[in-house]
Amino acid sequence: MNDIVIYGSPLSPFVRKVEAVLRHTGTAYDFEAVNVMDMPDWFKEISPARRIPVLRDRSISAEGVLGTIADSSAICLYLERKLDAGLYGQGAFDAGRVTWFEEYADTNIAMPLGMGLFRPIIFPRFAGKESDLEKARKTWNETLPPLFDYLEASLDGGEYLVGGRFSLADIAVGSQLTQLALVAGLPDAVRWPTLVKAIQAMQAHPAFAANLGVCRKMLGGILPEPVDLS
Ligand SMILES: N[C@@H](CCC(=O)N[C@@H](CS)C(=O)NCC(=O)O)C(=O)O
Repeated sequence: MNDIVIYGSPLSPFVRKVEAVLRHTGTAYDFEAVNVMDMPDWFKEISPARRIPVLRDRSISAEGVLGTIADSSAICLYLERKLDAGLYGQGAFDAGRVTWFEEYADTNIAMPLGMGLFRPIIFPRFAGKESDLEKARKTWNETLPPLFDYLEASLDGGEYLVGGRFSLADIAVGSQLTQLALVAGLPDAVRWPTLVKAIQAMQAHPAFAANLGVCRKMLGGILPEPVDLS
C-alpha cells in the first residue's frame, strides 16, 4: 500500500495530468477507480465539486476528508512542493507561464475537446449507438484549428512550451491532446508540424505511455480505431 492514492478514471485528461506528474517523478501510487456517472457517497464527500481526480495522502490521513485534495491543479501544486518535482520552470516568470498553459489546457482546450469531440464520439457508443460525427466534425474543423495555431506559435519550433524544458505546461496540454489522439487522431502535420511532433514526443514519454496503453484497451471494444474527421 502506497501513501499516495489517486481516485478517478484513466480516461479523464485531468486524472492523466496528475498521473503524469507522479510517473515523471517516479512516485509509486495506488489507483482507485471512480465511476463519474454514478459517484458513490464516500467520494462525493471528498470531491465537493463532484469531479475527478481527488488525491489522498495516507501519510496525512488514511480516511475521511482529511488527507485529501480535490482538483488536478491543486493536486499538481501539492506534488510539486512535496516531491520537489521541478515542473514549474525556472524562476517566477516561467512559473507564471507554466500556470497559464495549465489553465489554458484545463479550460480553453478541455471544453471543446471534451464536450465537442470526445463525448460525441464516445458516449453514444457506450450506449451501443453511432457517434455524433456532425458535432465532432464541427469541433475538429472550426473550433480546434485556432487553438492548434496558438500552440504551434507558442512552441516556436521547439519541443517544450516554457523555458526550453519539460514542465507541467507540456503535461497539462499533452493530457488534453491525448484525448484527441485517442478518438480522432492527430492534427494535420503539414499545417501544425511542431505541435504534432510535440504530441508524438509526449505520447512516447514514460509519463504518458502507460496511461495511453490503458485508455486504448478501455476504448478498444467500442472504438478500435480513431475516427477520421477530415
Ligand atoms: N477543474 C477540475 C476538472 C475535473 C473534471 O472536469 N473532471 C471530469 C472528468 S474529465 C469530471 O469529473 N466530470 C464529472 C461530471 O461532469 O459529472 C480538475 O482540474 O480536476
